Amino acid sequence: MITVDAVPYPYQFDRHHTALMVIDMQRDFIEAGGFGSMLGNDVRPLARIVPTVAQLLTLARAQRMWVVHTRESHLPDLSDCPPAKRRRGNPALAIGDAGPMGRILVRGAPGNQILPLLAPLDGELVSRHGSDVVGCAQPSERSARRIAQPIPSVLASDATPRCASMASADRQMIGDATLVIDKPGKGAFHATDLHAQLQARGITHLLFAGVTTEVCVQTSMREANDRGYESLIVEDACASYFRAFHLATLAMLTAQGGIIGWKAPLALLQAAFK
Ligand code: TIU
Repeated sequence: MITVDAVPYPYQFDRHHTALMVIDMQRDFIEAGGFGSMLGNDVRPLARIVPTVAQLLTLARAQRMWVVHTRESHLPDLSDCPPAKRRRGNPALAIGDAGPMGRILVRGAPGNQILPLLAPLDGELVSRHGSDVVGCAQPSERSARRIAQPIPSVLASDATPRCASMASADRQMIGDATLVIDKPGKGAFHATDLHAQLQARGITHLLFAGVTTEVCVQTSMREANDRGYESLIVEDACASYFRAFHLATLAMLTAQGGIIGWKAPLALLQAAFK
């Protein structure tokens, strides 16, 4: 059992029953010239957390924890995008429109891809959407074993695997597997089979990172709370375009005795494993 010196009180978890949730670290929200910046946002606060999220991923892989990446994305025909969602934001640049990195928040568009630095490593990804097997050319022994197990319809990436190359030494560090969940909502549980995927793996605890703190991270953590997961938000591995919203979210999630969950910086999580 690992104990993190978290707020509002120590957070305990078993790494075998814990998954790291990396929410929407996709190019369109974070890179200059993407959708986020076209909406008038300063993307620098989001870009600043990338090294921290990378360290968190390294920790999760070293500890053999499950990693779930999400992307806010829609089908090309936008049949999973309610008109009310599409109408909001900037009418001149709506979901599905052609943006600077392809169609905005549409699966497969360049801007919809996870930042290369954070993308699943070669061999981590066990399956594509549905039950097709393996997005990457050379699955590690560990993920090959995972593939052989009867996991129901593992969600994963788009048709184009985005596997970074990696040294064979890193291969030993890889956790069991990584899932990539394409989610049409703000919350990772809405209209996805994330809950079933986590249940199938016996996951009871979730560590949250990603963007933006007050929108997709917070919504997902609240959804997780309602489904019975014990969640901790890694506060310096999340960011918002608005610093005040980031801070307010961290405060409100953990107020009232941890009404939604816990918070801790990466350093305290790392210290808990020593
Ligand atoms: N991922 C996520 O938070 N989607 C958003 O649209 N966030 C904003 O803050 N706009």
